[in-house]
Amino acid sequence: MYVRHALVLASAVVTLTACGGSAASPEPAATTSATASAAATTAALTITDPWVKTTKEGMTAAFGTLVNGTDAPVTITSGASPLSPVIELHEVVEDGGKMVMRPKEGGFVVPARGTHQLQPGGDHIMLMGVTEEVKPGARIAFTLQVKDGEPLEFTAIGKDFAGGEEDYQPGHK
Ligand SMILES: [Cu+2]
Repeated sequence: MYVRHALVLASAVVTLTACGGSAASPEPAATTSATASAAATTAALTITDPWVKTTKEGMTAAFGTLVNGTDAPVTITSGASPLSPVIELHEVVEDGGKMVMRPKEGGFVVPARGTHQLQPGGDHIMLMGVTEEVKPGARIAFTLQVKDGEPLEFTAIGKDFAGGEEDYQPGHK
């Protein structure tokens, strides 16, 4: 009885999906073809508006919005850039009433068909020792390693940013 009920429900869902799909088809079809041509050689993982906080020396961080276009979660395991020989994937956590940053265990996970924000005060790509000054408008290459996938390569832009970072920078010392 229970099984039969479930089957009826399942067929109802299929019908509804088919209906909705045909009604909405013109728009998604156009979106798909535009994306396909622009992203033909790009991995299913992308990053929107990547930027690096300007600095004269020492440490800084890179931010942006990771976008996962696939049906499975994507895990970023490490990062690299010519700007800093050592790069870590960091999170910001509260520790004894203070915000401190530390390496994020397991890396950054971008949910299926979802996004993961890298932003001041939150997860970020940490450049542990920059080799040259980062000025506004600087173009800095990055590569993020993806677990079981193609690496994500992008160029981040140098940007001034006041606040946030300074408050938890001492957490590194
Ligand atoms: Cu950090």
